[in-house]
Amino acid sequence: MSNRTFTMIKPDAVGNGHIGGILAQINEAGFRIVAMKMLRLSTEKAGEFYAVHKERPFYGELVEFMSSGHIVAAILEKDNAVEEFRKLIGATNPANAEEGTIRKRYAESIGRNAVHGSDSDENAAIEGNFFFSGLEKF
Ligand code: 3AN
Repeated sequence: MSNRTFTMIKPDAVGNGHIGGILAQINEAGFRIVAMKMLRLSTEKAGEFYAVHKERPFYGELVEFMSSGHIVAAILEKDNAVEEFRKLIGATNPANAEEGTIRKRYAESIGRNAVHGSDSDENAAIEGNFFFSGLEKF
């Protein structure tokens, strides 16, 4: 089991001024920030990141949204990080997310859902390495 996961605060939450609130909730839940940066993805890079979803009907919308504004990318550390972080963010669709979860508090819709969280240890490593070099992880 890995103790790291990867997250992005998405353009909706950044644009709505929720970077601070979301990072505070992540810290309060006991995650350590291993790496972090704010940037804007090109449509090409967003398409590459979400290539696993290429065949899904929402792929175009997802790529357009994720390149529509700034994001905050981060690697987080905690015991059982992937599963613990998925619990903290809540269901993909905020309408189904539990009270107190990040998506329940901050997400607008299933597409504009405030945060990304890796779904496996393997993807956490791939996604973290997509954004950060070894020199940027602490
Ligand atoms: P999660 O982010 O909870 O792992 P996935 O992997 O099913 O969810 O979907 C990846 C991303 O694609 C979601 N975070 C969301 O932004 C977007 N997405 C998923 N389902 C839809 C949908 N039905 N319509 C629009 N966007 C969607």
